[in-house]
Amino acid sequence: MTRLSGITPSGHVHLGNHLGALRRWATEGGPDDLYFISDLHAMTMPYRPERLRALTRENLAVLLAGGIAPETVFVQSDLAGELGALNWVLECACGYGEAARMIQFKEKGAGQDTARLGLLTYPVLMAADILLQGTTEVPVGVDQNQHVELARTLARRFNGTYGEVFAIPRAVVPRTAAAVRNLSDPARKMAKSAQQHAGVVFALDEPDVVRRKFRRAVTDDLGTVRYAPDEQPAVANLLEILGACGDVSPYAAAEAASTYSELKDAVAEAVIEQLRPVREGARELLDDPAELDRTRQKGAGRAAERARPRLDAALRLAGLR
Ligand code: AQP
Repeated sequence: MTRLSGITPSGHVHLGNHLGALRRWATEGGPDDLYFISDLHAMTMPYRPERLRALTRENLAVLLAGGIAPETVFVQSDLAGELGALNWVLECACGYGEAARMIQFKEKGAGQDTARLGLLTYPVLMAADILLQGTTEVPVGVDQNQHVELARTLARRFNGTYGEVFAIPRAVVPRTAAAVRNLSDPARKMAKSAQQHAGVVFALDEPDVVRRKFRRAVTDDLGTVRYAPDEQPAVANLLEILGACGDVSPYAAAEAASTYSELKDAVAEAVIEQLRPVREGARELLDDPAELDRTRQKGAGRAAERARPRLDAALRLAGLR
């Protein structure tokens, strides 16, 4: 079994990414699993090149500091040659209508002449990410299911038309806690691309910044510390975070505090401790760019080596070479 998971460097890594994904990647990953920083996907929306470059390095450093085995991590654009080649082959096996039907494209770009063509075709690049590595399982949220379905369709179509090369991947729903919500607005999930940073705790935030963000977190006027997500969504979010940090249920976490102020202090300290090794490790890596580059090159080399025979076979069967 080979699993592939990615993070898009569209912003700074936040607590939601850490608790919902990265922490599990570090502990549950098998020897054949791969993790990547999907910087090519970040180009589908307006972006600044220098910021993208810096965020890619930062995302990589955070993944490594979080304990993911270095040899299993790569940056997507370091395989731009391999991915670009397979992407073209797959684009030529994909109908325009199939790409245009993707819900994310409809939501983010449809109807606008200025929407980037990459926004339309990025599910095909995602199929290339998946198929190039012989991936059998892709852990995704429901919003990405349709993209994995497209990867399955393209793999089957290619295998049936030109010859068997690709494993048929399947989407798996990761075993995960509820999404971490924005501290200023529990109706929204904590997101890298949030315009306001007050409700988003970043992995590299200093302890004082984390304390300030939790102190300003919204609660409600009920004044009772209990886990009731429907009636008290903001308090429930704090309890879920506290529970996740201590590997206990949010109900058990509610025992730790009797006032909102105590709860905020408890969750801030738990998050600071949870993120400490990540923050310190990532800062060290970012302070030693040469070492980070070496690690990055090794990861890319391994992923490219693993992909090469499959890519060669696909190109040959497609009538190239
Ligand atoms: N708030 C969250 N709670 C729990 N898990 C989360 N993830 C993201 N936000 C939360 C998980 O982090 C992994 C990598 O995320 P991604 O790069 O695919 O980005 P995303 O899911 O689109 O969400 P972001 O990080 O907030 O970015 P933007 O603002 O660009 O949408 C995934 O496994 C994701 O489930």
